[in-house]
Amino acid sequence: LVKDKNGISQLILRNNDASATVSLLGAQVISWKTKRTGELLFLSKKAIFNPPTAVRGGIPICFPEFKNNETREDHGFVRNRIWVIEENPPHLSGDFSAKVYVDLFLKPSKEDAKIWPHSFEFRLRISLTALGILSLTSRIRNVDCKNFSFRIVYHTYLSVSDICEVRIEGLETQYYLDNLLQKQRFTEQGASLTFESEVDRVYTDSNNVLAVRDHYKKRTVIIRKDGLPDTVVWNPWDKKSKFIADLGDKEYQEMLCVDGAALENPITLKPGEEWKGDLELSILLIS
Ligand code: TA6
Repeated sequence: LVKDKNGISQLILRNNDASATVSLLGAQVISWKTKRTGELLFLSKKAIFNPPTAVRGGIPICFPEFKNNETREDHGFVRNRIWVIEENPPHLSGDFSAKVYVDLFLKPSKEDAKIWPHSFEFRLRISLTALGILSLTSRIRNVDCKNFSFRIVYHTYLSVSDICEVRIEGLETQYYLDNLLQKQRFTEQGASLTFESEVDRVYTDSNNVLAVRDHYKKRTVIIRKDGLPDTVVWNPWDKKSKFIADLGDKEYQEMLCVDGAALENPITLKPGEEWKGDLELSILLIS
């Protein structure tokens, strides 16, 4: 455990191949490095580590809401809260591979209930395998006496060499809602998705495996998602960036958000029920 300059604890998961840094602010992974690649996540040089501001970069968990483009609070409050380390987490079935991991836990306070009037327990396991694969498994339990519905987005800021040089494979022929065009519905046409202007889209019911290829850095990030039907793709480009206080004017060139999400159709949990969703990021080097 180390402390950031505001005294908020950060944990470092490390093995022979890789390391990941997790802030207890938002249970947010803010760094993921492998020995072969260096840093794989984008973190803004202007990021603010001071709750209730959410940290710009890494992998913020947006829950229970993810409304489009209004205020930052519309992306849920759990990324603004200090989580605790769960010392005796319940056993996760089927989880036998060698890995280092940490279990984090959040329960809403009375103040949180004024924002979202439902009682839940949120457990997040963040793990790093021997090959440097990063995985984030969320388990959300309804501990209320009535049903509730939520949305969740793993808002994943990848670090890229140059946004104009990367492409996403796995979205071709998929449907998307374009947030820049009043959520109109389109079908992705190209063989892969490339970038030359602002993008803000939700690919609904999209493939569970995507590849983000960065040929300058000679690497591909493979994104695998489970329980997260949708994919958000976002880059604010130059004009929008100027309105984002904690993002440098040119930093959009080095970032790309590709988010596993349950967004289009909210998840409903009955009292006592639990939902599980999993995001896994791994690396392929291009020779
Ligand atoms: O669709 C992605 C998006 O909702 C954009 O509209 C944009 O506002 C972005 O996320 C950034 O969100 P944040 O709350 O982290 O500033």
